[in-house]
Amino acid sequence: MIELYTWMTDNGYKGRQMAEESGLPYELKPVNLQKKEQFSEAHLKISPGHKIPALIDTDGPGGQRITLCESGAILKYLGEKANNGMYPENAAERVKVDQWLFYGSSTFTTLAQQYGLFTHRFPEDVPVVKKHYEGVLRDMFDTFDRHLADNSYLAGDNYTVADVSCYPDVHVHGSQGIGLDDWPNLKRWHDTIEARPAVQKAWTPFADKG
Ligand SMILES: N[C@@H](CCC(=O)N[C@@H](CS)C(=O)NCC(=O)O)C(=O)O
Repeated sequence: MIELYTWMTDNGYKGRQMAEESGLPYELKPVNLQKKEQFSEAHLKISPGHKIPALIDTDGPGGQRITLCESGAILKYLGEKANNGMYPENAAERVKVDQWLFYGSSTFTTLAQQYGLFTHRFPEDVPVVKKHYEGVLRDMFDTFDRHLADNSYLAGDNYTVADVSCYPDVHVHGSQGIGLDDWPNLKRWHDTIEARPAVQKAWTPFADKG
């Protein structure tokens, strides 16, 4: 059985979205970040850096129990385990999936979070920093839009873990502030993914919002 430890954040929704898309049975374990539950001894055992998402699979490779954190690694793990094409077996097909999966984890979400922090949550108004991160976010949305002019999904014709890695911050920031009107290809990609039943289910907020 898979236990997914997560919360209602961009990285948290990556894990939930992929768990739903995998079709694998799993148990959802909310980790309330407002209540600092990520610092509990039990959670630090599966996520040494006190982050969500994280998972336990009691039936991991070779039937062994495994623990795992880092959303990119979780998406890849669930994609491989589900074997539903979202993390393709073919090495040539994996090249572009990996490229956009890493872009999502290491570049896009990391910088989009800074935009969110300084634009929506920082207690001080620092216009120069806000302007900087809006420029960074716009540049990344431009990058997606150019690429999606010629591709249905980030890795080409098929919906993959790469899309799951990038969708949450496009959804969060495209639904507020700068919107998606300036990026028609990105909007088409976003709306197609948003309509998926697994995505609708994964984005259901927890009853206890902290
Ligand atoms: N690179 C990590 C980042 C995970 C991350 O930053 N998680 C945040 C929520 S979006 C978190 O758990 N923050 C709680 C903390 O740092 O104490 C990933 O992709 O999983």
